This record gives sequence, C-alpha cells and structure tokens, in this order.
Amino acid sequence: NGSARQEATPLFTVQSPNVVYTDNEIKSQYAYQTTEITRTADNKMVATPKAINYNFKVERKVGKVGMMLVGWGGNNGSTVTAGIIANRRGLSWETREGQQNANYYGSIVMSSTVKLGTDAKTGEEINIPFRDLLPMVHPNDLVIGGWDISSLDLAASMDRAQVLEPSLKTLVRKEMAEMKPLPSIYYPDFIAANQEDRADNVIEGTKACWAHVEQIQKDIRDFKAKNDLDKVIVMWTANTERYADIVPGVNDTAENLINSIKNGHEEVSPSTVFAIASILENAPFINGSPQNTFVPGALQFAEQRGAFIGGDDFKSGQTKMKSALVDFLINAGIKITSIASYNHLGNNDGKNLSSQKQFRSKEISKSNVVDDMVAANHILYGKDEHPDHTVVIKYMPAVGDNKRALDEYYAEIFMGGHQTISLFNICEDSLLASPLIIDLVVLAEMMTRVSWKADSEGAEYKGFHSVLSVLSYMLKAPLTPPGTPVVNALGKQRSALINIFRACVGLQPESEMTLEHKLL
Ligand code: NAI
Ligand code: DG6
Repeated sequence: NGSARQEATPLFTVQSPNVVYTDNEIKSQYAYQTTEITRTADNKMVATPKAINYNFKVERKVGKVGMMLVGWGGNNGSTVTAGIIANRRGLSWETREGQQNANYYGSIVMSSTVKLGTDAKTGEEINIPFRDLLPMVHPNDLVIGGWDISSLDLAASMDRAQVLEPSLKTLVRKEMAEMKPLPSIYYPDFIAANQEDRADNVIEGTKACWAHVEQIQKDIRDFKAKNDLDKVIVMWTANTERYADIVPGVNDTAENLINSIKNGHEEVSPSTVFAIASILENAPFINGSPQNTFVPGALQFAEQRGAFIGGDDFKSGQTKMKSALVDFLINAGIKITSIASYNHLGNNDGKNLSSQKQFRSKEISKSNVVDDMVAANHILYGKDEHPDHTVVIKYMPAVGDNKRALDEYYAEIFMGGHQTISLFNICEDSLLASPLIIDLVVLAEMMTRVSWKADSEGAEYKGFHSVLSVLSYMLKAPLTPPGTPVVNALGKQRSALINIFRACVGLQPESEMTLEHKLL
C-alpha cells in the first residue's frame, strides 16, 4: 500500500530549524522570494528583492479516497479504470510485441522524478519519484465509481472504446463487468444530437432542477458511505458540451445561478449541475472537458464555500507538445508566425465534436494555449501581435481512438529566413488522457491536505484558493483565481507544481544554478 508506506516512512526528511514533523503533520516556515519592479519618474525600472514569510502545514494521513467520474463509461473512463485495476493487481499480458506489464507511464506523479538535491559526498544529483515529495494517495488505492448516460457496464464500455489489448481485457473483464455507472442527467441541447442513441441511463428531466443537484449529492454521499471513504474527488470526463451563454441575472452570480437551477433555466448545463452538487458536498470537482462549466456564478459559489475546483480540458497530446515547443522556440528568440493544427480521430469524442457547437468549445480551448508565451516576448511580438493559429478537428471513424494530430509550425529566423517544423503525433487518445485523470485526482486530493498562514500575529491556517491553478500542467485552458494570470507554458507549470510542493517541506525552488559545479 503506497500511501500508507509514505505516511509511515517518507523517502526523505528535511533537516532544518524551519521544518517540524509530527505524527500527523509536516509544518514548515518558508521565505517566498520574489522580485518587485517599480518605475522611477523617468520610467526606469527598479528591481527589489522581496521575501514574504509563509507557514505551510501538510496533513500526513492520506485516508481512503474515491474517484467519481462523470462519463465513466466513455473511452477515458473505461480505460483509466482498467488501467488502475491492472496496476493494482500487478497484471502482465501478452501482446504481439511480447509480455506487457501494467505501468503508470504518462503520469507526472507516478512516472516522473524530481531533483531533490545534491549528494553531500559525491556531488551527484539526487532524483526522487515525484510521488515521494509529499504523502500522496497511491492510484492503486483509489476506489472508482461514477455516472454515465449510457447503461453499459464497464466491461462492455471497454469493448466499445476499442483501446485496450484483448489479452488485457480478458484479465480485467470480470471485475469491470460488476461496475455499473449510476444514471446521469442528460440535457440533450448541450451535447451533439448524435449522442442521443447511447442515452439510456438517465435521470428524469431534460433541464436543470434542484432535484438533480440533490440526486448527485446523494450519489456522492452514498458512494462515500458504502466504501467507507474519507474523501471523494469528482471529475467531468463526459462529452464536451456547448458553451453556456453567460446571461446577467441567470448565471453571473452564485445566487442567480442557484435560483436559475431551482427555476429550471435552460442555460444551465449538466456539468455545472455536477459542479454545484460537488461543491455542496465539499468534493473537489475537476472539469476535463473544454466547456465553460465554471460560469461566473459557479466559480463564485465555490469561493463562497471554500470548495476546490479545477479545469478545463485535459492537456494530453497535441497541446502538450505545443505548450512545450512554442515556449522553447520563443525563448530561443525564434518568432513563430503561424501554427496550423489538424486532427482526425474516430472515437465517440470525435463524433461528438463533429457537431459545430461542441467543436467550438474545443476550438476555444485549443487556440489560446500560446498567448502567455507570445505576450512575454515584446522583442519578437508587437502589442496585440499574435501568430496565426488554426485548429481543425475531423471525425474519421476508421481510426478509432488512434488520433492523428498534424501540426505545422512556421517561424521567422535570423535575417528574414524561415523555419518550418512539422509534427505528426499518433497515439491512443485515451491512453494519454488516463494518466492525466490520475494525476488530477491525486494532486487535487493532496491540495485538500495543505494549508498555509501568513507570518503574522493571530493568523490562522487556511486552504489554497478554491480555484486550483496548481493543476494547470494537466489542463489545456487552466482555470485560475479571478484576476490572476493564466500560465500555459508547460515548463513553468511543472516548476510551479514542484516548487509549491517543495515549499510545503521547507525547501527552496530548484534553481538549476549548480554553482557547486561552477565555482570550483
Ligand atoms: P467519450 O465520448 O468516449 O466518453 C464520454 C462519456 O460521457 C460517454 O460514455 C457518454 O455517454 C458520457 N456522457 C455524456 N453526457 C453525460 C452526462 N451528462 N452525464 C454522464 N455521462 C455523460 O469521450 P472520451 O474520449 O472519454 O473523452 C471525454 C471528454 O474528455 C471529452 O469531452 C473530451 O473532449 C475530453 N478530452 C479527452 C482527451 C483525450 O485525450 N482523450 C483530452 C482532452 C479532453
Ligand atoms: C481532437 O482534437 C479531439 C480532442 O478531444 C483531443 O483529442 C483532446 O482534446 C486532446 O487534445 P490535445 O491537444 O491535448 O492532444
């Protein structure tokens, strides 16, 4: 049991007067170093180092954690479930390339390492698994449940998805067949009309109402009680919905949104109803799809109740590459002038996205992902100047879940020259998304056990802001606390995550200066 192991014997402890370990907690005092820029009367910049002292507290007891997926019977839902079962049971299966063992490749938590420091004797870099930075739930220990508008059990869903090898499916079939999604809410106007034929597991009513909120709350409570859970994380991995119109008086404030649900307003989406129910149950809610689930009223409601939310849209393949490559090119002083991104795919996600309104949600989410990198370089780009950026998605049933993503990056280089980079990315979409679902759940749960307080008389510990922007690495259109910047650059997102976790154990960010190897 990984999490119990972590609670009992962490891989490392921090030896510092600023860090205290008790059986239940890790407490640290941390000086957050920033640089404040001011301007003189003649507009010269002055940079002043600043240090703000914070206290962090981490609860060491992970407890028993449940993951409830909305859209459990979809490609992502069935694939992540089979993947966790296979890992939990340590399964191996025959493929045409030989024996394959279960693994968590693609999960930053489970399969990436972070530099802890430098060996005192040898000067070697010491890297540890990311999951050992703080006591985190092990994905093998997650109890899985959820909802789907389709009644197929998880074994049949896995067959429908056409993602996993037959030999693996045989090994997990019995367990998966016993898993049945709870009936869900279905408002046909929000997803493509071509999804109607799978909607045979629905709660009565085709528009929002308070009874729907209460039913979802009850489902969460029942799941928690039945499985003796300490916590439940709810994740939307159901179909992409169309955007909800933001209408003053309807969904612009928490109060208006709640009233609109009670009055059955047609502009409230199923995903927003799930978000509200989860917030009421204090279950962190994460949106893995691109639509605007978190209308202003939903966001305000989460803030008012101090509940955690995160989103939007898993950043799995094409966009993950984009947010790494564009950051690298622009930081190399190369001016990207156009990005053309084509995809075709043949799974049910592609079918749903063949409808214009649902495609539009995805187009928005996929299109804004380089804005921060462009805005940061005023040498290459003038004010309001952006590279051309187009996103095309086509439904091609024959390729199934094996999405094809073709990208052409066109850039201006030294003295008017041009560089063209073409990428062709092929893989099972759900095998990229499943580890992200795991990371989002593990990290969201982790954040429920971290609190902080200012270094002032009478200050009390409290949680991070309701909007968990620390999850940005896994998300295409990261939700951030109102008025705060969005960071899409993959490297920055990873650094933020790792360095916040380091701060929780009183360690400074890894600066990569390695002066110990340079000042000899
Ligand atoms: P899918 O279409 O296979 O699965 C979605 C499931 O949601 C279906 O089983 C459907 O019956 C169910 N569903 C629809 N409305 C529902 C509702 N109101 N309540 C409960 N269940 C409902 O799609 P897939 O491939 O699993 O993707 C899921 C979502 O994740 C999509 O929005 C997709 O755009 C998004 N996504 C997927 C990525 C990937 O790499 N696979 C990456 C980024 C986002
Ligand atoms: C095709 O773009 C369908 C989408 O659902 C994507 O497969 C999904 O959003 C993943 O996109 P990306 O850009 O992260 O690979």
